[in-house]
Amino acid sequence: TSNEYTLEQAIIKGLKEEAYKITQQYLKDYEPLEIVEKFIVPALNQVGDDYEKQVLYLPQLIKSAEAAQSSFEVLKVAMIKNGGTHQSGPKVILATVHGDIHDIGKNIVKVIMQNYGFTVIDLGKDVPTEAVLEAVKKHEVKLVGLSALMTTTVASMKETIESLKKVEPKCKVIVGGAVLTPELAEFVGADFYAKDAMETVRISEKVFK
Ligand code: B1M
Repeated sequence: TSNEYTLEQAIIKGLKEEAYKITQQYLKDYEPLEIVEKFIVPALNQVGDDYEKQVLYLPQLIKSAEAAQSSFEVLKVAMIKNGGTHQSGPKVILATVHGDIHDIGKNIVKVIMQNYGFTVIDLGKDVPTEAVLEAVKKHEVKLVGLSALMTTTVASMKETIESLKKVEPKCKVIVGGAVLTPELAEFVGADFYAKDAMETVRISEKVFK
């Protein structure tokens, strides 16, 4: 390409406009979801590692997150053009659990789910347990997807699922987010673990079969 940077580099360096432009070019060669998995996720993992090692600091982490989000804006538009967001299928609630403000992953899952026809009720990030329970009741939802990115918020996830299962034992729960593993998913009382957006779709399709 004519760009000075790759998408990964642009995200790592926190270059919002470059990330936007490069993503538009990458769409000529890659599917939107491929760009997410091949470039955005690895770049953010790199940034996360560097942050942990204190090679870079919070302001840079924020800039990288913004660059990733601007890249995803381009992909979102492309996905809507390709497949459309029909939103006539089964209702699914999505939320990042309380105490956790990471929502890039959840937002990706949302768009893919919409692309596959699900009606997504997005409760946002840092969502209190009560809000999840209320939404499940109000919209009569049979499937809830919860996201957590931090070891500390895995506890919030467990608490949310325990409360939900008390009032709505039949409501199924899928969990995801970089910190989770199949073992942790079982520990928090989830019915399913999804490692990425497509797996969330596959599991959801089975739930509503
Ligand atoms: Co923060 N952060 N962050 N952060 N951040 C992590 C999570 C961290 C691992 C970085 C590190 O130290 N290595 C670390 C947590 C450590 C831990 O607990 N183990 C961390 C920290 C410490 C923090 C703060 C506390 C920093 C501070 O303030 N001192 C703070 C958190 C405040 C809070 O939440 N209360 C913070 C803040 C931020 C930013 C705001 C700068 C930004 C978030 C912006 C935003 O989301 N709007 C940010 C970012 C970007 C990250 C990293 C670098 C990247 C996360 C990300 O978006 N990944 C992250 C490091 C890392 O993950 N390696 C890190 C890309 C995304 C597409 O992946 O979310 O895993 P992911 O989603 C995937 C799958 O997991 C799955 O599908 C997606 C697509 O494949 N999936 C689901 C996700 N959710 C799902 C739900 C489902 C199904 C599948 O349900 C159905």
